[in-house]
Amino acid sequence: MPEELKELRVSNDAMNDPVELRQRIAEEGYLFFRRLQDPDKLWSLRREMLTVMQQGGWLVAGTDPIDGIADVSAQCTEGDLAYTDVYHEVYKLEAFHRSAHWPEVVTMVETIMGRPIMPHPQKIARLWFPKYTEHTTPIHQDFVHFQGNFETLTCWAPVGNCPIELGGLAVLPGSHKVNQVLDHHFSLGAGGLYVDTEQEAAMHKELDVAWHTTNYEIGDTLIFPALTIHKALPNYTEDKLRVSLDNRYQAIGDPIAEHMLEPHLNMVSKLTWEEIYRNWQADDLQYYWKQYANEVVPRDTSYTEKGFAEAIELARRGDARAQLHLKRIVKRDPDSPMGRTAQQVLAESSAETS
Ligand SMILES: O=C(O)CCC(=O)C(=O)O
Ligand SMILES: [Fe+2]
Repeated sequence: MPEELKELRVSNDAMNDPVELRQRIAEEGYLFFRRLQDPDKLWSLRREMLTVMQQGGWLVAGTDPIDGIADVSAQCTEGDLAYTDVYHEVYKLEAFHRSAHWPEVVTMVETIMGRPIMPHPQKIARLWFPKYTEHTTPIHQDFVHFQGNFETLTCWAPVGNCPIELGGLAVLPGSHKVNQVLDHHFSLGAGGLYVDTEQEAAMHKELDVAWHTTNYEIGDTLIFPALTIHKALPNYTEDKLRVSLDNRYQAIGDPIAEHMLEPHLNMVSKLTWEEIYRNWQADDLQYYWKQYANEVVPRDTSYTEKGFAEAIELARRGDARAQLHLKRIVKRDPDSPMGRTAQQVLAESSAETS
């Protein structure tokens, strides 16, 4: 491994001790449990999800979907229409949404928070291709993406085993103690925004840039609040897709940002709850959040606007990653204000280099 990685602290010993759990998450900014979730249920979810991906052309034909063997020529990621074409089919699976409501997860989050909680309507899966490492999820704090309130917890879990080379999540223990939303800059990768931890560490003496992760096994679950700094590791495997869940949970009655009431990536390609629910067997989880009176707050778009402005500047200066980002926006949304600006900047920079 190119960088030194330390092991996550396992908190299974404190599973039934809310005081100790709260103390640990307050101190370390995360809780990690081995096998919090039932491997059998996750294996069956994995099969369902990967079967849809195989139908979408992402897996080598004729291989067992459970093995997740990617057809590398299908590489794509969030922001690409090709990604949402398949992801949104996975997103229609009832079992995928239901997994965020499994009692083992809900009960644990409730134990940690000490209040009744609800999973966010917006569930998230990450379907990450191998040999595509420039699109690895960058260093960030979740608050810039999910907003709403600082107590919201993220639960990250691989759907399958996830050894280090498959690119699981890594956290900076204690990093939530910066106690503020740090500056986020343009990046490729999920969310498109990154924190420069070296620079931040010079300003925040409490920030120790020591990445912690593990060889995750199916069922293992990492839980952390909105200010904990984290990132994904690159998927260095030859041919394996990384499949994982990252769902958010908040106390009932706390504010929620409006976009978290929507299906994930519905701004890349339109997808409605009605479409998602069309083939479901049960209706208990359909629009379940409408029974709760959470204050809905507007989305703060300043983080993404700043990221876009930085991408524009970088692209003008010939930065290939920023240019790739702009090309993706143009492909997806040529007539939006961002799409037009992106086209103009790309045209200017190619005129300069030709
Ligand atoms: O799985 C990933 O690559 C990103 C996940 C993440 O950032 C999160 O769970 O908050
Ligand atoms: Fe995150």
